[in-house]
Amino acid sequence: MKACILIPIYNNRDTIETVVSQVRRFNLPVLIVNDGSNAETRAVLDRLTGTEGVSIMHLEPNRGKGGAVKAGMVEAFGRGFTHAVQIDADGQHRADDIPKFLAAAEAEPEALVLGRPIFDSDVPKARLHGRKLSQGLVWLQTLSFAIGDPLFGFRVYPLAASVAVIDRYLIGNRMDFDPEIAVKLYWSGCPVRNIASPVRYPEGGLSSFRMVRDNLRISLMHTRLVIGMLPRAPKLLWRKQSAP
Ligand SMILES: Nc1nc2c(ncn2[C@@H]2O[C@H](COP(=O)(O)OP(=O)(O)OP(=O)(O)O)[C@@H](O)[C@H]2O)c(=O)[nH]1
Ligand SMILES: [Mg+2]
Repeated sequence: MKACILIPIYNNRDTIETVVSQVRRFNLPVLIVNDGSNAETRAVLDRLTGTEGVSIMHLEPNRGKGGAVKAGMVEAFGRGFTHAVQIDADGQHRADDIPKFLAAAEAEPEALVLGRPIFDSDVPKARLHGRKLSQGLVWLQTLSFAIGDPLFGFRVYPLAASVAVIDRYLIGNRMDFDPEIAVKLYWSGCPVRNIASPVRYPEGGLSSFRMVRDNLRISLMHTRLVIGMLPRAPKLLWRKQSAP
């Protein structure tokens, strides 16, 4: 297994340096995908350029989180990596859990290793409810409980399978990306493992999640996935029945 860390970034200038220093402790190459960030963030990234083990790709204009992760996965796969640990640039994920994620990927290299968030009391309540809905829909779309949390961005992607899924399917470029790629990887036969990890919602934290726009996009994506599940239902039920 040859893993790298993949960090998509859009304007998280205050947190990226800390995140990079936290993930660098694990001695894995780090690929940052700058998704058309503003000049202030670009200046911080320019300071990081040349840091040992860190490379930075710049996308212009902004594509959205999914677009940035897809570009990073294709790049990492092209550079010979087999796995990418995706972690956010806003410091919400616990980098110290990276070894747990890697151990799960190592034990089952073909699996998608998903983080399952342990929320603190600081989580916005509206987000929690929306999450439960997404979770139920993903269980319906996969006819299984395999995917613990479809929205959490802290995960390990098996790159060969992920790049194949990106090539084969149209997958959303924005916040619809995380659930959609998880479901489509599952549909393509990829096993899924879930690892619990705390998530923080620091006060004044920068989130570009837009309640109306992103929820609408996510609703449309879920509708497509429920329709996509229908012809796959026999195969999905068979898989569930024959699972060990
Ligand atoms: N929102 C957003 N994030 C992007 C984009 N491109 C890359 N990202 C990165 O994707 C990661 C997730 O973005 P967040 O806005 O924190 O999304 P989230 O964590 O799902 O939402 P919150 O739970 O509200 O923090 C961060 O590392 C962003 O910097 C983009 O176009 N929009
Ligand atoms: Mg975030």
